[in-house]
Amino acid sequence: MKIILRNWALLVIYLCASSFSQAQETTLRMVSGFPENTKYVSYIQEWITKFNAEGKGVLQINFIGGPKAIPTFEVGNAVKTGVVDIALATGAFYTNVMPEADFLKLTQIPIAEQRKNGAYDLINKVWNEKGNMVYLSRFVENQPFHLYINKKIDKPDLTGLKIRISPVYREFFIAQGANVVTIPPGEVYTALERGVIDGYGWPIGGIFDLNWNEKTKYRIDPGFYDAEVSLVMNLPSYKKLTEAQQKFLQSQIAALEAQNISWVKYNQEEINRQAKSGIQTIKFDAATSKAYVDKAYAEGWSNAMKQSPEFAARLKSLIAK
Ligand code: 173
Repeated sequence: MKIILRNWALLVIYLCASSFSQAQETTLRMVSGFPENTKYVSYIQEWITKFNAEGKGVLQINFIGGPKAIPTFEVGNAVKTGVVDIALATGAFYTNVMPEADFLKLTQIPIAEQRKNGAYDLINKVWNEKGNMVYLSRFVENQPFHLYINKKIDKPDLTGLKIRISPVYREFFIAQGANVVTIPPGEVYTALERGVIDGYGWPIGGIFDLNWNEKTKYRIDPGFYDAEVSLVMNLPSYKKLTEAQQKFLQSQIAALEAQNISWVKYNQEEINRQAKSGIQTIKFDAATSKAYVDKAYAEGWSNAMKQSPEFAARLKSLIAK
């Protein structure tokens, strides 16, 4: 009897010790909804390198890959169900999990301010409840979207044009008469090459990453909205972390967001690069430009109000100018 008891005691000690040692270091699995050879992914991979160096013995991130691992429009579900712990994504990629995800393109104040004025907490409440996820970090901002086309226009009229979209641009481009088709970033080049589309929506930066510049004649100015690219995390995975691990993760995120202003410089480099590569800009006059941007926000908010009236109204009061 004594021997059995002693064996039990040893077993209990062993189990406690092993779960303790597991809590020492956790590795989080991350995927990206953007293809691997895009700026957003290389930017985050640099961050992960530093994260893993500083997080030895505490917390590590294992970057699994891009849409070949999990298709672009499935990353939200993968996070929601815990198939992966973290996704690099934009809200437009997971409107199938919650339509609210796409509203964050409408923010007109920085994430630093959103964290202070309650917007970040409001976003997290909805992301927790509807998405089973934590809205960890917005690491791209200050980056407007544009329309890129291959047929010349002289006013915001897209009648007869077939335009590649993600949910970001849907209402706005349809309002201008476009025929729209949803295509994940990884398949846009082929669509351009085959002449299936006359143009596409994308931020000011990044069109060289996937060689779209080869198939792009014009960029429409001005831009509109603010590209939202972020890290979202499975809620149970986050809750499972120890206090020390959460603290480490949050400190790394603070450092990441502190660099957000760097996108302004990148945008200018991309504008210059586009001009050098022969992409012409179509500029509307001041009054038309203002009406164009106003229309973008009006369409965006009106769609948001239809999809999720209560959240849209509260969010608008916090993040619109
Ligand atoms: O696919 C897209 O055009 C899109 O939704 C997006 C969002 C943020 C950054 C880049 C692209």
